[in-house]
Amino acid sequence: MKIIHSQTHERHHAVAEFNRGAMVDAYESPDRAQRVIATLREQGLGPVLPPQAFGEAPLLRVHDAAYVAFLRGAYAEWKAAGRPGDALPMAWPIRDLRNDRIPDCLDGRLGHYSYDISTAITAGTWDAITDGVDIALTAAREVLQGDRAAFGLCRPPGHHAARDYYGGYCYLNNAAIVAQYLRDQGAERVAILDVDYHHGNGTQSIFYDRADVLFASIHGDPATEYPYFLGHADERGRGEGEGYNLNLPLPAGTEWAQWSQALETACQAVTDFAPQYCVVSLGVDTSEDDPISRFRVKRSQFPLIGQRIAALGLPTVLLMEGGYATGGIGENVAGVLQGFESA
Ligand code: Q9C
Ligand code: ZN
Repeated sequence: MKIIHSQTHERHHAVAEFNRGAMVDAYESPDRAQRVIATLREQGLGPVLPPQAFGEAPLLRVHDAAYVAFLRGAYAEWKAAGRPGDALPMAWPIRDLRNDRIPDCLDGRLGHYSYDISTAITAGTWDAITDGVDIALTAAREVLQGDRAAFGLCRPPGHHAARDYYGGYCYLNNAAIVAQYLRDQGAERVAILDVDYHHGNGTQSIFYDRADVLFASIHGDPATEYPYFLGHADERGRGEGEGYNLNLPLPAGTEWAQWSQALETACQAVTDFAPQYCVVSLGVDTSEDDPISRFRVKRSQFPLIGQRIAALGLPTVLLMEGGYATGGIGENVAGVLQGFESA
């Protein structure tokens, strides 16, 4: 299958992130994508192709224009204010604090448009995230033009980003932008299958009221796992969207036997939905080696994920999300893609 990749992601490089009371090296690093592309090349997957430029229209179909303008300018504003390092928020409008008035000052807007402190805006963030959207859309275009599947090696990831807020290392929601693009190109129904360890709260939020995009996610139970505040099984969609959101939270320590049962449930929901396309939020932070996650999927089991997704029999756009065990990230992604192709 075609792999869409460019080096532009390297411009997004957070110096550090706050974790359990200390600043540590950022888990979401350029090394992740470098290792993935190196392994995919070693294993003869591909061809590897560069992204085409789609402009801003497709991303504005999903994201708020003022939010996008904020992301574009935030780092320059941060530097103009004389701040050191990367741009980080300090305060957020929880519960009865106001969301309806966007503050004038940069610190207020950083808090208005984000929900955690682990997601730095760096000098090259804008270049990397817009290139990532082009990567995702180029993969989608290949599939629209008849390819069985394509892989977009997006970095940073996207599934925690909602219409007008960022977090969880995500700024623009590549999977949501692709699903909307496929709809705009004529698909009636699109399914998004999210197998990242973390709940895809941004994707859920974007499509929560809609019956034309099914969101199905297998993830660590938010009672104990990031993003903590969304991703429970009782979130089933709202209004017309009721019944088109499926959350399958699993406890820390979950191994293949239980995880693969959830995959079966999610895949059955996708099949019942009868979509024209499937978009996969492909996180490999389900790995037993992942430093910030607590499932126990083994390297030998990643091909089985690809095989099961291929068995849906749908034109499929696979997009890179999380995965922080840099030692095995390339093998785990390659395993999914090899499994898909062998099916
Ligand atoms: N400071 C994805 O896998 N932070 N995002 C955890 C570490 C957020 C993961 C605490 C983890 C987000 C796309
Ligand atoms: Zn994740």
